[in-house]
Amino acid sequence: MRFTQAILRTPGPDCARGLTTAALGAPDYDRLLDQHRAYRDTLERLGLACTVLNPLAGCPDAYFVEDTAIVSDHLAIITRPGADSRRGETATIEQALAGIRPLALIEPPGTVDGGDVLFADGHCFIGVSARTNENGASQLSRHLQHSGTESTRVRVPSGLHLKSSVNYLENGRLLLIDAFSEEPAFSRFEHIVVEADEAYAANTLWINGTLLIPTGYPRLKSRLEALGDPVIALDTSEAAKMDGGLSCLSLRF
Ligand code: CIR
Repeated sequence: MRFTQAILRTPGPDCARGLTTAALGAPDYDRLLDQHRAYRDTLERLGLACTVLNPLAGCPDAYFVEDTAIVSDHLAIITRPGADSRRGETATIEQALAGIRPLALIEPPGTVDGGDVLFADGHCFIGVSARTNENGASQLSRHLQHSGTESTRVRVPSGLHLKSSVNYLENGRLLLIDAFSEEPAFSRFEHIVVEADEAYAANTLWINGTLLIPTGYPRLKSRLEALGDPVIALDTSEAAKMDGGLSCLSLRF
């Protein structure tokens, strides 16, 4: 498995108007832009050609592009985000993906956020959460099945999205918080359980053999380094103020 492309969107100056539960204060726009640039540079260094879309006025969460599409090897499914305020984000993502994959759409009353969709070893796990409903999960599962990918639904009882708490690090390794460690759907994977006070770092990304972890989680960083893959820490302090993490800042395929 190797990623060759990514789609990102530059954050807009209205970023503080996005949805958040974090109570960490407003993001500093210049710092957010610097952190976004460092993220993009890292993806490029790891071999991904990055398409960077312009900020979308009136859609302050639009730089969290992961939520707007699911890109599999065979098709791209444009989501219908669970939050009303984010529905205006998908049209430009649809345009960006149109020449890259055949497209499918999630239709009302279905809702899906890409942050709830986790590919692991050729299988897709779909989190049913406050943002992704059963109808959306069924539509997504049918689209994936038509193109040969099986999926399993997983309840997301806490956290914004499934990938806020569970991520696949390749080679059979699943990084997850304790609340998901007994989930039967994940029993065939090796579990790396993130300690409660480092739970935000469960949103760590595998990119072509390198692990990208948010800065500030030294114990998990050491544990991941001990596995042998290179580990790069990236500062996500400003996106975190808007409930964002490393995965949500790009669509990778
Ligand atoms: C939201 O609440 O929708 C945004 N403020 C954060 C979205 C983060 N997305 C993700 O983790 N996939």
